Amino acid sequence: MVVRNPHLARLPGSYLFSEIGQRVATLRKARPDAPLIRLSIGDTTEPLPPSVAAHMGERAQAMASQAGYVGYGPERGMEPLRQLLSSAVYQGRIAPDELFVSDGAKCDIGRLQLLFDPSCSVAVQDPAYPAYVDTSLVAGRKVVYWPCTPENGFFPDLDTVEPAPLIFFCSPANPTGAAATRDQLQRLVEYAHAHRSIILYDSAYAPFVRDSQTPRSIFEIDGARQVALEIGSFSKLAGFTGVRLGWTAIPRELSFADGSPLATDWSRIITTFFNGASCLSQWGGVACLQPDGLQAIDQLATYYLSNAALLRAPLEAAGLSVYGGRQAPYLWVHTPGRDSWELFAHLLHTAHLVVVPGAGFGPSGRNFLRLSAFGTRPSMEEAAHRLAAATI
Ligand code: PGU
Repeated sequence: MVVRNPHLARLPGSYLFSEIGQRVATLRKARPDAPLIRLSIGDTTEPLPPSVAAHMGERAQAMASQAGYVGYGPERGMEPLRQLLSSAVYQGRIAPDELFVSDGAKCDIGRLQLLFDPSCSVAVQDPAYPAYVDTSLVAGRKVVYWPCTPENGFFPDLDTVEPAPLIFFCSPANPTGAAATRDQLQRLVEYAHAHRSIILYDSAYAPFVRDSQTPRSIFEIDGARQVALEIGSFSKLAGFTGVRLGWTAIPRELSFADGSPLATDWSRIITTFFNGASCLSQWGGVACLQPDGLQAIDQLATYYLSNAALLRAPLEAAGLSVYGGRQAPYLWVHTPGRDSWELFAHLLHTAHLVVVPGAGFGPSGRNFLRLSAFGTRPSMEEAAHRLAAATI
């Protein structure tokens, strides 16, 4: 007799973006010609920088020769990539041997659940990226919501929130687009020290930070190395959503309550559950972190932020409060008194725009919509026209 993992029953019927995909598919069936524009899943659209594609192509060609062929790679990822992450992304704050290369942030978010006892509850920003909640539920954890609203500047009120041993924290945040300030992150780190919590910091949107005062990594904060790990991704950094590449940084000071280092168990987990990211993706990552690659990927972030400005204008002209979009590729639109799934359906059927209902990110999102600025410029211009004509 095979018994289902009972925690699976705690999950919502479908993953948020699958649910949206199903609703869009239903419309497509009824109206195959509907000119849909997706402002929904945060998926990159712009081509890879040529230097990155060329480097991956050369390595792929070399695999066809005896001299260039490679098999399984080093367990923690290629040395040149870890060296570059250490220098270009962390300015030496994280050493190459504290980095573990992965096939993407979401995969690591799932695997990280294996490190901690199920009795450890987890706190999430409310609203939050649904993978934090769903993977925690499958791991059997209690999830505690820390409201992040316009009233508190989308930063949790640490004096009143229910403490939890684990804290998922994303900045710039999905879906609110809020980028936490140095002072806010310093308070979070102090909170983690005081409560002996561990922060699972997601920096997937760090490439969109434009203000030199806004931290791009939790490790820019004093005291973070004892209480935080960081999950990073090339998806939004370089348009690698399809190529797949990410990493997790675990400082050697970070330990469990019994004093044993997290990094030792993480190494054990990834060597057991994972055989490394594709070598071709890793060579692509190396090319991204060269000076010309870094310049090209920064231009990609600027491009998407210009899209965000295009989408913002008609919404503000309609009198709506629009958050995010300045240091993140998402707009978080306040629609007081309106149910977000109803508005989703309204925009889908009347304007053929696919947005994400805020309720899908947590209870505090129910009167919001998330609009993604990942898209080609012409499609974003057309979306802005339709938003100007829509009644929201
Ligand atoms: N972390 C955050 C905060 C994200 O928003 C996303 C993608 C990821 C990690 C995934 O990174 P990978 O390195 O590509 O695994 N969020 C998108 C895509 C939806 C999804 O389910 O991943 C979004 O639209 O929210």
